[in-house]
Amino acid sequence: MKPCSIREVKARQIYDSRANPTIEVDITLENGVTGRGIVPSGASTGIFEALELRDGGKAYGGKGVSKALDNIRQVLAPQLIGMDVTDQRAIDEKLIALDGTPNKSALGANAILGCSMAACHAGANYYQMPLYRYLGGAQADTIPVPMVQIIGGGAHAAGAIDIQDFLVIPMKADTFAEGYSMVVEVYNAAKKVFQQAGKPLSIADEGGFWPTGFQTNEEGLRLLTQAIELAGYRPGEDMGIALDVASSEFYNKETGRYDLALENRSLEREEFVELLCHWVDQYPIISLEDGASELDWEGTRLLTQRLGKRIQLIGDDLFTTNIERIRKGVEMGAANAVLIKMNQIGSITETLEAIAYTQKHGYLPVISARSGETEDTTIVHLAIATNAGQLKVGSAARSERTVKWNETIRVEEQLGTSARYPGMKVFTTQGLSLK
Ligand code: 2PG
Ligand code: MG
Repeated sequence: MKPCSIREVKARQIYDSRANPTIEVDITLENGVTGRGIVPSGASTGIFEALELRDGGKAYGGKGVSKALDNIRQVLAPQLIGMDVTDQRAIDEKLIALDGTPNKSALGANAILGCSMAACHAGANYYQMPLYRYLGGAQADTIPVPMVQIIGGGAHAAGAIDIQDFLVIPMKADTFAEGYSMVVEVYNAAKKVFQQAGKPLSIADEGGFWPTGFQTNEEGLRLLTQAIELAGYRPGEDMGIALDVASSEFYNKETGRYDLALENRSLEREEFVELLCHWVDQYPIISLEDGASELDWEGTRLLTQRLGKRIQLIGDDLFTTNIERIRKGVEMGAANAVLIKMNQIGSITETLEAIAYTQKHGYLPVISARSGETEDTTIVHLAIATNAGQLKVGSAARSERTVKWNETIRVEEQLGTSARYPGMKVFTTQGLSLK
């Protein structure tokens, strides 16, 4: 046995930020070094995601993870023991082969990802390296631009409004620390704007404000613009807006229409695209995610024709971090950016491959958390390791979010003068006008 061989794999049930069970895996090496991975979980999940194995039944609203834990203990762990932890690819290939299905439905993507993440951390710890350095080598130097939720709607706020995330992106900052501090000012200004508008200060799943009593979706854009101004920033100059429309959630696959429940209206594809284009003209929106449904490639293509040279168009549910789906987007000219979520595909190696594929084809990767999160910071390191340039983590409140933003601040400090913060260059070198 080598000192870097896996000696023990321990899996346990812990809980995520939505009070649902999730999986934590600890891997111990022959030399006593350990590594831990904790699996996140989405609410507005895409239908093409790898399968998150849940128990069903009464307990935890069906969200128990005992079957997935059993699969780790009985199937995966015995096969991992003795493997060289520093060969991440071999470990992930083994995990994938043991499952044997295209979407990890036999053993569960949550079971597989927990092991994959734990191995990755153990490998970095074995070399006594920060994870970003272990994964990215000497070239890892790019601190991501933050995309931060201020208002949370859709599936993260029990459908209080149709649009899921109203976010901001700092546009005039030389460092992450500076950009993030601007975001924090906007978050606190939004609190005042909500209070002035007589709205209760409830918090949605990712820490953004819960949109109580909104009459229209556009009201979110108005309040957010006000918050940017109240914080002393110029909308579209200092601070941009990003939307995650998450439209798969309200796309009616029978009629092919977009049903805006809040506004009591149903729009055809072309009308909905028109509405989004109108918002982009009226508000300082520089990034738009899932403007069309995961089933509506044509809608995304149409949006890309209209807006693809101006702003970032991200596919999340559309691509599900899956190279086959990203390839289709590239071939069709649908979207120009890919949301990257480890648990959509289910292993570190496949996530790295999806990022590399995205970059190679001139699309922008945006590394993202899930709405159900934990104290795990892997995605921060993943973003820096791959020089992805952008990170989306939810809001500026709640520790499962701040643990990631604060980690980014620390790494930026650690990298010192070798840290590279791209700011708006992340978009402009891509040819986007942001106007
Ligand atoms: C998204 C994510 C994060 P969820 O849609 O981008 O906001 O949500 O994890 O619920 O899919
Ligand atoms: Mg999304």
